[in-house]
Amino acid sequence: MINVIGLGYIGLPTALMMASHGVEVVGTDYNAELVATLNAGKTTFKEDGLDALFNDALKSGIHFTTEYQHTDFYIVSVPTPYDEFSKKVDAKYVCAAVEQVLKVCKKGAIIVVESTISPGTIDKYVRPMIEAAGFKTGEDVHLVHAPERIIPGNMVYELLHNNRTIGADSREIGERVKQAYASFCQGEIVVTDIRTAEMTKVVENTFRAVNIAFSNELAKICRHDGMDVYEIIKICNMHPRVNILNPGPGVGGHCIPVDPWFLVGDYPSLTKVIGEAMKVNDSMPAFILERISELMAENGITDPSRVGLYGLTYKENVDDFRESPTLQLLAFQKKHLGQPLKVYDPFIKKDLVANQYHDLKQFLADVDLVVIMVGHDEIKQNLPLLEGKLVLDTRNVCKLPGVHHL
Ligand code: SAJ
Repeated sequence: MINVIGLGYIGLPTALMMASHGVEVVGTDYNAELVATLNAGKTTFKEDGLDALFNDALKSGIHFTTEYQHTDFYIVSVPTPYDEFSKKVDAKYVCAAVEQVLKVCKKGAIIVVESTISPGTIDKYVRPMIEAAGFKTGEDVHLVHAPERIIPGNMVYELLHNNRTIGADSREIGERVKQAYASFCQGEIVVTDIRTAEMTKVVENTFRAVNIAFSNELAKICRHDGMDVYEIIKICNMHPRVNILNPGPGVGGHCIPVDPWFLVGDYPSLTKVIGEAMKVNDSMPAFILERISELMAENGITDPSRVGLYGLTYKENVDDFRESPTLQLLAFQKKHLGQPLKVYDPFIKKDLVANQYHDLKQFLADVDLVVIMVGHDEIKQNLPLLEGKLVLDTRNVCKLPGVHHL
C-alpha cells in the first residue's frame, strides 16, 4: 500500500492516478476539512479530467484520512515555501511529514519526497532529522526524491505522459520507485542520485522564469520606444533557434515565482542572471499599475473604482490564485491608489478581495477601463462584450481595434 501525504494540487492527482491504475493507495492530509470533502465524494479544485479520475480512484478503493498509515511506501507532497528574507527553501512541512512517517512506518520503508526542494535539502535537513530520531537511512528507511513536473491546466494528461526523474541513494531503491510510478506513467523515467534530482527540478522552473523575464523586459523596452512587442516576438520566433515566451502582468503560481529564489538564496554571488530575472518578473504588476494610471489620465478617469481587473487566478483556465499577478497588483495598488479597483474572475466563486464581482456583464457595466489580467477562455469567447470599452490587454488575447497593450 502507498500512503500519499499531502492532498493538494500535486498529491491528490498523483494518489488518484496510482489508485485508478490498480495500486492500493491511502491519502493522508492534516487538514480534516479537506479530508471530509474528499470522503464526501467531492474534489477540492478544478482541473480537466480530475473528477473522472477521482471517480475511477474511488471505485478502486482509495480513501482519505488525517492518519498516517503503517506501510512501507510513502509519497510526501507537501508545500515548500521559501523564507522571505533569506530566500532559502523552508523544509519545515517536509520534515514534519517525515517525522510523522517515522512514527508509523515499517522497517525498510521508502519515503519519496515529491515536493520541490533546493539542491542539498535532503542531505542538509531531512537525512539529519531522520538520523537524529535514531533511524539509519539506507537501512531503516530509504529516502528518494521524485519531483513532479505536471502543469496546472493539463495535469491529468501530463501525469500520464511526462518523463520523470527519480533520485535515490541506490540503484535498487531507484528502480523499485520507478516501478511504482511506471504503474501509470507512460513517459521515460530516469533514475539518478538525490542531489541531481533536486537540482533538475529547480533548474527547469528557473529556466522558465528567466525566459519569461526576458519577454517581460522586451515588453518594457518596446513600451519605452513605442514598438509592438508582439509583432517583434512573432517575427523573432520564426527564426529556427529562437523561441521567446509571452510577456504578461507578472508571474504567479506556487512554482515559477518561488523555486528560482532557492538558488538565489543558496548561491547569492553566483546567481546574477537569475536574481535579476526574478526582479524583472516581480516588477510587472507595478508596471501594469503605471499603464493603468497613464490610461486613466489620458482618458479623464479619476476614480480608481471605475477600473476593473479581469482575472484573479495566476493563469488562464485554472482556479488557483496563489501568488497571482492580480493579487500582487492589488497589494501594491492599496499602497499607492488607496481606493480598490474592481475585480472579476469566473473561476473564483468566493469573495477573495474587496470590490469583487461574480457576474461578467455587471462587472463590465460598472467600469470604464477593463484590464485583462488573465486570458481565460471565457473572455476570449465574449470579446464582443468589450466592444466600445477602454481595454488594457496584458495577455494579448483581445484582437479588437483600439485595445491597449503592455
Ligand atoms: N507566464 C507568462 N508568460 C509565459 C508563460 C507563463 O507570463 O509565456 C506566467 C503565467 O501566466 C503564470 C506563471 O508564468 O503566471 C507560471 O505559469 P506557467 O504556465 O509557466 O507554469 P506553472 O507554474 O503553471 O507550472 C510550472 C511548470 N514548469 C515548467 O514549465 C518548467 C510545470 O511543469 C511544473 O510542474 C510546475 O511549474 C511546478 O509545479 O513546479
